[in-house]
Amino acid sequence: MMSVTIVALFVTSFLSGPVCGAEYDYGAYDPARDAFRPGQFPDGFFWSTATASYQIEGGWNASGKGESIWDRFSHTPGKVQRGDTGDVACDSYNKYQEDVQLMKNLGLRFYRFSLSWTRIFPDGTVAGGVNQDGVDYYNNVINELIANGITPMVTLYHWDLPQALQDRYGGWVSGELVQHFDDYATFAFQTFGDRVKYWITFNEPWVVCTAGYGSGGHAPGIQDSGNSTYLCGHTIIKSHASAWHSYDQTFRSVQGGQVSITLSCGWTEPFDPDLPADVIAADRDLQFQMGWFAHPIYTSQGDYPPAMKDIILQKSLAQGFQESRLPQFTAAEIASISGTYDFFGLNHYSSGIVKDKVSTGQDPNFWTDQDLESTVAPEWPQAASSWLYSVPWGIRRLLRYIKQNYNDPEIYITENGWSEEEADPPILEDTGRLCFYMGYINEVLKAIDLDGVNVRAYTAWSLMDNFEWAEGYTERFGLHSVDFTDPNRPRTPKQSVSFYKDVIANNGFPEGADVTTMVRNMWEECRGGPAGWAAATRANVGLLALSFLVTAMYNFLNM
Ligand code: GBH
Repeated sequence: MMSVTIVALFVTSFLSGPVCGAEYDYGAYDPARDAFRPGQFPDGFFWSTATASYQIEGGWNASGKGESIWDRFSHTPGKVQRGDTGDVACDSYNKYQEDVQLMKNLGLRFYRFSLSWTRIFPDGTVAGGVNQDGVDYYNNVINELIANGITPMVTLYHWDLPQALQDRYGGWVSGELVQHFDDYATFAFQTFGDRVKYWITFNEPWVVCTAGYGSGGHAPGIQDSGNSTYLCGHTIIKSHASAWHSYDQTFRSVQGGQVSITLSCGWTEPFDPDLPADVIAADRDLQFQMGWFAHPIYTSQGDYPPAMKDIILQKSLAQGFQESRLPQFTAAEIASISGTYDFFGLNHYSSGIVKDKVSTGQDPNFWTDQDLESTVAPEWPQAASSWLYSVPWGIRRLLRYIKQNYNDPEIYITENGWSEEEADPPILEDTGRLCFYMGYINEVLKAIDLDGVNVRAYTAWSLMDNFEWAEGYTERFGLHSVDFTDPNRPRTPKQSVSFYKDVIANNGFPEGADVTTMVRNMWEECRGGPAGWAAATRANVGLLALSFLVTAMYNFLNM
């Protein structure tokens, strides 16, 4: 059955290629686009790795910590694969000193981690009182980093909202959270800002709002895609701006740090680049992923992207609503949100191919609001995560897009990485990750050297295997493997540790360095070798169309 399908795919692709005409290059190896480029990063480039509190700390109720929405969610049967929880996770609550030694061994000068709001304010509010043990914990982590020559970059919100704020207000759908977040942020600036100079208010609001308040696949598990998703985005944008202004007014002159937000975005190509509707659809995809938050904050015009405002209004009216389901900012809000950044924090992993597809659905829904259908090229290597494909050139195109559309900001890549499946014994020869990193890091270098993009930092996700949200411990993103069956949670370096270490030590890929030779030797193998490239070059629109069909059938069967 399988082989029949494959033969059918190939026959159809050969036949339909000439008929449909246009060749697409999204899967093919294109030497002009994909060749290795030796060279070094600018002096002082920041090499980093990232983690997040709920994913690594454990100690979920230690020393006065309050319950977060992820504690509640993971303790609810059926929400996380196998019933995995972050109760212990990597036990970094106890093992942070060891973690810092892992970083030191890598030669890292930067580390991005997040604070658990409920470790500091157990019920999320200043009025509810501060938990000194939680403050002490973060003071210890920060001091340990600095003592080892590592600069901390702190995320205030990496998804673990105080459960009390969820219960009291319904979470991010409520504007009441703006002040509570500002209070928490202000406390953090005040308490840690003498030593912490790089702050990120929110990690990936897109994920918070689409998964937490849309699909319900993440905490707090609300399923209300067409309304709550947008309300959530609205509150988060205002909360970010409010915290940025607090820093700007009260702390910047004394502490001299920087505050921004981290947005997630995959790169998107049009299915048929000769079809204007597809080209517009591909851009619309980027507007819904990134522009939703980037346009209000990073453009001088401010407000939500016009493409998003227009289409959601039109859909809302057609569905019988009196006004757009996308909330409106006042003129004063637009003005005070615009420009609330010091750099552009970017999490990037994967790419997609998008086709215009008008939807007339009557149910309000974030996905059908976008009028598009999305797929991938069949040749793209896939990670253990269902959404993650290796498309190194996608990061270069996205970086250039950010430069062109958002005022040429300093870009800090705050996450980029690859997952393999959990295995026994664990996968320590992580060739897939190695190939991913060498490809993506090299494309970042091209973005800097050839496109003049102002990239200042590159951050690998993650320092070590950790709690991968609704996937529990079944997907592994770490440079280090962690044994979650052992109470001591031992960490073991994977092969990519020595690779990343060499890249950092050489500040890239200078001619003559061992790491450069290694990359050259592996470059072909990482792309499936010359045989793989030839096959990829034969791919055409017909095959891509079939992949849409197969994806559609697959989705249908999985419903
Ligand atoms: C990051 O988010 C998180 O910040 C981090 O905590 C996490 O562990 C890490 O990545 C690995 O997952 O449904 O096809 O539209 C992940 C970024 C962006 C992944 C959006 C899923 C949606 C894919 N995510 N993406 S799709």
